[in-house]
Amino acid sequence: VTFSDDNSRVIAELPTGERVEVLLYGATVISWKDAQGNEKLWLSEAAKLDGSKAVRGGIPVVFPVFGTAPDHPQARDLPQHGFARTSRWEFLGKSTSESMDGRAANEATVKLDFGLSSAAQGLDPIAPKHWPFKFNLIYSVTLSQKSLTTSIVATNDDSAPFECQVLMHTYLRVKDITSVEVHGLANAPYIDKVDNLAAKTQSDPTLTITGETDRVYTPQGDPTNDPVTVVEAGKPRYAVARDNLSNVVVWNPWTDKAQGIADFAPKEGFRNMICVEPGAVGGWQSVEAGDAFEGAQTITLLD
Ligand code: TA6
Repeated sequence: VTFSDDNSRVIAELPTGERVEVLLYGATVISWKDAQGNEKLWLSEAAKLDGSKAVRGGIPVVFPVFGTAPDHPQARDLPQHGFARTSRWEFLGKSTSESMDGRAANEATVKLDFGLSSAAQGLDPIAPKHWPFKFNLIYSVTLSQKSLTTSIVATNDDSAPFECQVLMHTYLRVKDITSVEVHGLANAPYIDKVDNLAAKTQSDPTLTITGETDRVYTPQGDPTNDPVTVVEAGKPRYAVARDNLSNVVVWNPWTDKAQGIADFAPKEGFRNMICVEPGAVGGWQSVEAGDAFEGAQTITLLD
């Protein structure tokens, strides 16, 4: 595990060459490469990486609100997607596990832990102003040869319950969005944010992206054993499994929206990305004083 010269990022590599890079700002994973150096996440060429705004790409951490919640008493004054992605997190440390069960010795994993609390130096000032609860977040990024897991533990250190939403806003890299299919959403109810939040059902077992797509799904299968998979030109690319995250948001801005997002570059880049975002965003997670909400995603490389 190494740090960048300006201490803004943490980089971890496995003996076999896989690599993950995490910006302390937002604890945002900004790069995930396989052993051959192929980048698996999409990062805008205009993404701000200097802490001046949320990163456009990689895996932004969304907490304590997904989108905006003007009608929610505790979250109504928060900016879109909350403050976790615009706070400077602390690097808490790393742990590695060599596989000791007889597999090749170099089948290691490396886990990076990041922390953000209501008392943190790097906390976005909008937090105490608009969400004045005592909390502690631990965000872990675990790299193995064929997968990346990100998990969050949100602890309520206050004396009264708070309500939160959690989402991992993953920008997966694809070669050509027009040959992408998303599987694993058959019969799933979803809210269509491109059609006045209409409640619909995914009748076709395969979702293809042919225009701006912004849907909050509640998949019906087993979140771990029946993952959402991204297939490209008939070849499975990614499997996204969830732990305690009941929703998956699928987003692609397409031409006009990409045009309208200042830090989305190149503008044709929507052809090379699809956001598959595990989260608990269908409702609100009430966390009792002293309790915690935990959720995780595991993205497995299938090619
Ligand atoms: O996850 C989909 C979404 O909620 C879209 O509605 C779009 O707003 C996207 O997130 C990006 O949001 P951002 O605040 O990062 O520009």
